[in-house]
Amino acid sequence: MKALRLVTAAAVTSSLALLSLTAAGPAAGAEEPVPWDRSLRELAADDRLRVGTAVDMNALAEDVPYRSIAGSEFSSVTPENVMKWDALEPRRGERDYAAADRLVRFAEQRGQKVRGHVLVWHSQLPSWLTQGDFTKEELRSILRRHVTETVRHFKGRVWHWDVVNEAFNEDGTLRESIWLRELGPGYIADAFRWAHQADPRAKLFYNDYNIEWAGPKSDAVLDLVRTLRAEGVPVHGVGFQGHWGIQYGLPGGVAENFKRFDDLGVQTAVTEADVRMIMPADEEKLATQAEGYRRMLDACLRARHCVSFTVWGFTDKYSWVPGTFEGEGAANILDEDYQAKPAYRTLQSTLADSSRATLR
Ligand code: 9MR
Repeated sequence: MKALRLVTAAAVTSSLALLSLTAAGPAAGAEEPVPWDRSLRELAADDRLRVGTAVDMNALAEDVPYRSIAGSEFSSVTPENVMKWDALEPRRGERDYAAADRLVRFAEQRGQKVRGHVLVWHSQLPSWLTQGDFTKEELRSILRRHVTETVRHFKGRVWHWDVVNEAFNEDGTLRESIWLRELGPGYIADAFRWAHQADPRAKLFYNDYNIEWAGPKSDAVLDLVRTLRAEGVPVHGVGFQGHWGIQYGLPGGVAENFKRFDDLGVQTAVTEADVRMIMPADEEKLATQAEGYRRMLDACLRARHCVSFTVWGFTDKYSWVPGTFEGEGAANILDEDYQAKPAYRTLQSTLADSSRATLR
């Protein structure tokens, strides 16, 4: 146990002073003092782990508490949407980096790292691309140009890139996408090579969901990464998105699965953690949710090369979940009024209790 300062609610002046301090986390009543006054960022620094959040740029511009918490509670940020292709190049040849540049500056001013998201994906592509009548050769050069220009623009300022995102189906076969259909499976290795050429110091990640536990999909990703590395392709990390729903039951074997990747020598990261539920939320569901977040963080802390733990937004106020899964929500660690949920308290106490060295 690390040395912690026992604080009273009245003495708390943390970045989350906005949050209710009456919310009892799972650690309430535990013997050890809980560091309610320390940010996730600060608690994780002791373990050389970056704690990040996805950032919604509209909220960052308009919502003062959102901006303040995004800046103080986290040590890394991921643009939720503004580095996607449809945002960067809505019309062919007209690239617009304004919103993405704003986030990079925000991060630099606060000593935060940036996880670049995302270079090659089947979704959020501009319509000029999906509806254009391009030959295979043209598409390959369009993709190459996109990867190269994007990475070059942010050269030296993006820590990790999600180079290829969600390329697999649940059964471990490659997803049918414009890229697989037109370019064949070699598009994956190509994308990593192009990105590496454009910024040799950025760490390049393969990123996907439902690969947090062992199964056909994570087996396929493991196999892909092993093969690519054996061929000398510059793949440096695997991102486990971590979009969970408590109604499916929480997955087991997450730490063991992270270890399989760790053993390959690549970095790992939790990149998009959120744990949704069927609404309305209640105490029991929130406790299960907290355990879900804990499991992902614990798996990361136990893995030697897990370098960051990112939540996909920190407040229920701006979550993507209700718009996508009808009747579901409450997926984040703070509620819509920025009050801490048990999940937030659990992340705090997990970080405070753990020393990576003793976990392994
Ligand atoms: O949270 C993002 C949401 O605002 C967008 O509308 C959506 C579009 O597909 O993408 C969401 O983020 C996704 C991420 O980029 C990749 N992994 C799954 C995330 C949730 O859908």
